[in-house]
Amino acid sequence: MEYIKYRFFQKASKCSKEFQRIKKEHSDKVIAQVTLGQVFSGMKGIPLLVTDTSKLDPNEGIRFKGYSIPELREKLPKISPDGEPLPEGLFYLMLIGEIPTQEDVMNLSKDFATRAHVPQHVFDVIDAMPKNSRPMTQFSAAILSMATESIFQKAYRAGVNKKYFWDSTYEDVMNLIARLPHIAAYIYRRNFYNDKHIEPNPRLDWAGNLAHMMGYDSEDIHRLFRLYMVIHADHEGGNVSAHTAHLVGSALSNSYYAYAAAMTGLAGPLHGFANQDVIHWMFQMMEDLDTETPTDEQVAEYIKQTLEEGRVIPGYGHAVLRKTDPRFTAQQEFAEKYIKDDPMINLVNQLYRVVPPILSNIGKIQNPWPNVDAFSGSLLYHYGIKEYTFYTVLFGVSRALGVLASLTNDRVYGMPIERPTSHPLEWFRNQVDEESKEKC
Ligand code: CMX
Repeated sequence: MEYIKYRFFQKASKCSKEFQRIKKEHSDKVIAQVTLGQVFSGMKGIPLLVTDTSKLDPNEGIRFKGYSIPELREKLPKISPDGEPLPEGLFYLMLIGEIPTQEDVMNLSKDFATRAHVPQHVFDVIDAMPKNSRPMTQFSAAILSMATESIFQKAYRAGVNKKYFWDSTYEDVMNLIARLPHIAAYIYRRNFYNDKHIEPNPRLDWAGNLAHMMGYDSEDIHRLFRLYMVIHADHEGGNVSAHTAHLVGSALSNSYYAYAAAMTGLAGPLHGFANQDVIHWMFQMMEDLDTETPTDEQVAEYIKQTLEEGRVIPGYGHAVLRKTDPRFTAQQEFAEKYIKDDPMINLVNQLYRVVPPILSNIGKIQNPWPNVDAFSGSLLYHYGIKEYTFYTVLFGVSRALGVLASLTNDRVYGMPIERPTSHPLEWFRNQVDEESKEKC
C-alpha cells in the first residue's frame, strides 16, 4: 500500500474504533436540546454531524485540524519560502492530521499528476452542452459523467466486504481530485478562449497546473491560486456543499455522485455563487453611479437601495461566523502585500468600511461582516481572470479537498445512512398551540 494511504488508514482506523465504541457505549447520552427556532431556521447550531477535517468557531473562524489560516500560511510547505502554502499540504493535514513535510507534499503532488488523465468522454459531455450553460452546470455534469471510472462502484458490485469500502473510496477521491484542474480549465478555455485548450504540465503543483491550463503562467497568479485553493477547501461539515457530499455519500453513492451533488449546492447564490454575485453587484453599482470611485455616501445609498429591493448584499453575512471571516482577512493581507492601488480592491475595502454599520442597524442580521466571497473575485479580476461566471468553479475545485477527505473518513468510520425525522407543520404547531387551529 502506498505511504500516504497507509498513514491515512493507520490514523483513521484508530478514530473509527473510537467512533464505534462511543456509539456502542453512549448512544443514550443526551448531548443537546433542540428548539423549534433552530428547526425553523435551517437547523443552525444543532450538533448533528461528525466532521474531523475542520471546525468553525463563530468568532475566530475556521481551524483545520486545530490550525488557523495564519498558522497554515506559516507552517504548511511552500514552493518558495515567501510563497503561499501548497493545497496538497492542507489535504494531507485533513486526511492524516499532521503537518506534512516538504517531501510528503511533493509526493502527493506527483501522485495527483500520475492520476490526472481525464477520460475523453468527460470532455465530450462538456462539448455537448451549449456554451451558454453556466460553468457550474458544465462542471457538475462533467463530474457526474466521470462516475464511469468509480472503483468503489465496481468493488461494491463485485461484493466487496464493507470494511474495505474506504479503500476504493480513497482511490476514487485521489483520482477525482487529481482530474479536477484539467476539467475546470477545459471549461474555462472552451467558454472564454474559443476552445484553445492547454495541456497539463505534470511537473507543476496541483494549483499551479490549474492556473497553467487556464492560460496563466506568472508566479503571481500561481501564488494566488495556492492561497485560494487553501482557504476555500473546507468549512466544517454543516455548510451546504460539505453536508450534501456527506448526505449523498451516506447512501453509499460513489464519490463522483457525492461531489457532483455538493457542487450543485455550491452553485446557489447564498453559498458559492455569491463570489460571482459580489463582482456583478459591484459592477452594477459602478455603472448605476457612473463612477469607479464612488463616495462613501453614494455607496451607502446604493446599499440601502439594494436592501429596499429585497435583495441581499452579496459577500456579507454568514450562518455561523459572527466576525470578519479570516479568509477575507487572508486575501486582504495578500492584496496589501502584492497589489498597489487597484480600483476593484479599493472598492472592496471601501465596502468593508460602509456595509457593516448599515447591516447592523437593520437589527435582524446576525453577522454584518464580510465572508470569503467579498474579496476573492476582485483578486482574480486584478490578475486578468475577468470572466466572473467561472469563479464558483474555482471555489468548487478547492472545496473537493475538504469534502472528499471527509467522505473517505466517513467510509473508514462506517458512517450509517443519514435519515433525520420530518413532520408536517401541523405537528410542530401542536407542540406550541394548546387550542386546535384551522388547518393551513
Ligand atoms: N444582506 C441582506 N440581508 C441579509 C444578509 C445580507 N448580506 N445576510 C443576512 N440577511 C438577512 C437574511 O436574509 C435573513 O432575512 P429574513 O429574516 O428576512 O429571511 C436575516 O438577515 C437573518 O439572517 P441570518 O440569520 O443573519 O443569516 P442566515 O444564516 O439566514 O444566512 C447567509 C446566511 C450567508 C445565507 C446570508 O448572510 C446571506 O444571504 N449573505 C449574502 C450571500 C452570501 O454572501 N453568501 C455567501 C456565504 C459564504 C459562502 O457560503 O460562500
